[in-house]
Amino acid sequence: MKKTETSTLKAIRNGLCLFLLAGTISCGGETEVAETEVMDNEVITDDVAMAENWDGDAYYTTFSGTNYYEDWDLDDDNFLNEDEYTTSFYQTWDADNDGMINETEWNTVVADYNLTGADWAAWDTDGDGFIETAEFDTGFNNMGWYTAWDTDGDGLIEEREYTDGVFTIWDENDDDLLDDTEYVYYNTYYGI
Ligand SMILES: [Ca+2]
Ligand SMILES: [Ca+2]
Ligand SMILES: [Ca+2]
Ligand SMILES: [Ca+2]
Repeated sequence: MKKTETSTLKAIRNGLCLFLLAGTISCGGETEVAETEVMDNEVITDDVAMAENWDGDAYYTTFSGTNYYEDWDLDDDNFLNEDEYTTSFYQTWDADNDGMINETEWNTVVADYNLTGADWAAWDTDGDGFIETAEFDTGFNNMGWYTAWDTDGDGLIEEREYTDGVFTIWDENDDDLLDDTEYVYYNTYYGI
């Protein structure tokens, strides 16, 4: 009985110490352990941030290790034509994979891909609350990305042109690196 009470009190005290830790108030031995754990977490986070400080080459290498581009390249010619390219974004931005893009998914993409000036009503032209593929083709093509990303002007998007296009969008401070606040989008949209 006494042991049970002691354990309960200890559990409460440890819980209180963890709670007070947020205010950096010391609670003796337990606090020391907790602080070590917090520091370990910080070290791990820093390591990840450094490792993911990608330039365009590293971004391309990582992306090309996935199957996304090959899956989008339906005719297997190692390029994305405009249909394949447009569909790649429809699939990527349909976060719940239900075959349609709803307003929540679209608003997320507008923020994450910096689609400044994009207007939901101009994309969902029939006003049913979803962007169907035909509506998407029109809205997406109006942005002009396909031409802009085709840097060698051959009318097709090769894989490096694709990764450079995404990289440029996400490199918001234009330092040619994706830092830890910028690369997070990669894991959201193209992480394995
Ligand atoms: Ca193709
Ligand atoms: Ca959806
Ligand atoms: Ca619609
Ligand atoms: Ca090209």
